[in-house]
This record gives sequence, C-alpha cells and structure tokens, in this order.
Amino acid sequence: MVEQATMIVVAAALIDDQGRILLQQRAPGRSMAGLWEFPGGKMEAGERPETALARELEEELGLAVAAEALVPITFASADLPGGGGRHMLLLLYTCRTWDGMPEALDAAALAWVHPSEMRLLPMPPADIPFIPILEAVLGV
Ligand code: 9L3
Ligand code: MG
Repeated sequence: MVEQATMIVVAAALIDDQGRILLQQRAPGRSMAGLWEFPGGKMEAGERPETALARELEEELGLAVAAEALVPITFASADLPGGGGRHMLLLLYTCRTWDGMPEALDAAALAWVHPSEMRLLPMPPADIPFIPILEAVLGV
C-alpha cells in the first residue's frame, strides 16, 4: 500500500464589526460545487499554516492579512470527497482585521452571514462542526 500524507486544509472565519462571517460559494465544476464554505485551501509542503492561509485569502478574496491577525480556533477531520478512505485535517482560524474589500476571485459568490443563518446554507460536511464553535466564540 502506498502511503499518502494527510491533506491539511486551512480555513478562515472572517468576522466583521457586526459579528457576521464571510462564506464563499464553491464554483461550478469544482468538487462540492455550490456549497458555502469558509475561505481557504490546501497547505503546501513547507508552508506554515498561517502563511498558507494568508496566501489563500489573497488568492481567493484579494485581501492582505497579517499572520498575527489569524487566531487558531479549532480543527476537524473529514473524509476526502471521492472515497478511497483518504482524509483531511481542517484547521479553522478567525480573522477580524484585514486590508481590502473581499472579492469573489475564486468563488461563485460571497455572503456575510450571522452564525445562525449558516444553518440555512448547504456547507461541506467538514465545515458544519465549526458552526456551534463559532457561535461560542462570538457569544451568540
Ligand atoms: N474544503 C472544505 N472546507 C473548506 C475548504 C477551504 C476546503 N472550508 C475541502 C474542499 C476540498 C479540499 O478541502 O475537498 C481542498 O480545498 P480546495 O483546495 O478545493 O479549496
Ligand atoms: Mg479554496
């Protein structure tokens, strides 16, 4: 059996001054198209998680984020889509300060939502366990 490294995915809950969180809708043609996720993506070999997440937020949203603005909150493991028994580890950070206005450079759409509204949007299975944890962080 060939050993494969666990895929590590870093993701951010960007929180605005009204306590809303930014979700992006995965674009058509991608895996899990149409689902609303916390922005982020795969950590590349040799990258620190915060560096990887800042890179993803620049690529996907056009934002400049300082590594110190990324606060690690929790993690979850999930099966990789497509079966095969491979899994990924998803690391969630919060972020309350950034430079720029988020743009959907990679996603089909962006939405600022209150944590309670997240349950109305279809999300990747890996992201759903983060909702009650973010509610606790935000005190709602
Ligand atoms: N994924 C799940 N939830 C997220 C993110 C950013 C990513 N919040 C999953 C989707 C893919 C894998 O992680 O299966 C890699 O993500 P991408 O590189 O396709 O964005
Ligand atoms: Mg991504």
